Amino acid sequence: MSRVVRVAAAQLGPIARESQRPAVVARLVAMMREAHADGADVVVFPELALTTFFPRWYFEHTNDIDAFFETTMPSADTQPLFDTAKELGIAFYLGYAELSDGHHYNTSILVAADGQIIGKYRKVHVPGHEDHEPWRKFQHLERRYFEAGDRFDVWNAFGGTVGMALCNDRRWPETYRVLALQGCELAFIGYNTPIHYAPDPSQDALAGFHNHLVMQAGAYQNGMWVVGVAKGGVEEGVDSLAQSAIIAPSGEIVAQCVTTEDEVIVADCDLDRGAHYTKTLFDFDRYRRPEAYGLITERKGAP
Ligand code: CDT
Repeated sequence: MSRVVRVAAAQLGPIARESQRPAVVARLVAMMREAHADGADVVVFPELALTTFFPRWYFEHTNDIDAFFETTMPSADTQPLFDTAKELGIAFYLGYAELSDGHHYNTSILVAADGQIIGKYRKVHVPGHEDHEPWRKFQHLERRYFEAGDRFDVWNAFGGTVGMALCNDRRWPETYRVLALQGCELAFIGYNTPIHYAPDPSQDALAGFHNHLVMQAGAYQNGMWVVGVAKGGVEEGVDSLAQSAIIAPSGEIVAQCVTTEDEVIVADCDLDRGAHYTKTLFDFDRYRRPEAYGLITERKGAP
């Protein structure tokens, strides 16, 4: 039986601070329709896809940021996404800010083609800083506004095994490996990556290289498809990386966005291609040496 999943990556251009949810959702719905017209089975949206990237601003009280969060999913504003998915028969991945019982998370969901949520993921690697750092041109206060999630899960979908991660997670090899150890064949990763990195601006020119480097390595070393989807372009004066990409288990990029705006790309992802790697060079059962890797979970860093 064929296990080819036609995946659409729906990159977003900037979302202005004053943009309201209905206008943003209308953009997402338009891209969902375009993805469906391209024959996609699933459309992948970015991290925090419903609002501007609000962690760039300092708010003293967490209540001040609650307007950027979703307290229910779906809500009246996001219902059109679920309705359109069901109407078209297309699944989707969506990143958003989740406020649940007073807890704030950077979250993604996987929604099946019948409009039912089949998986939820809360970002594990929360980057940036906790306190106002006025010396920066802009803030990256994710660590002030989000609690960290504590697990990577996989779900059965599209005849295969699907995992989710968010943005900074893609830089950490543990993300892909923990997903791969659960049989992940297709990983969806939304991102918002400001090109300027204040703690070390020498990395700015390498932002695009590092983005693809980590996702291509994660795909190859774990024999899985990786779909990285940006919210890019200049948003509220901050330039963010675009270059959304669909990456094969070989590590090769098979489709890539060429703009910094709303843009849909598609690729046929044959889930059986992962086995070329997971049954040969990266046959985990045969070649991995967990007994030699104890420090991975015993230590956070070098002493
Ligand atoms: N959203 C997100 O996780 N962005 C980070 C920016 C670098 S840390 C300030 C990233 O890893 O792309």
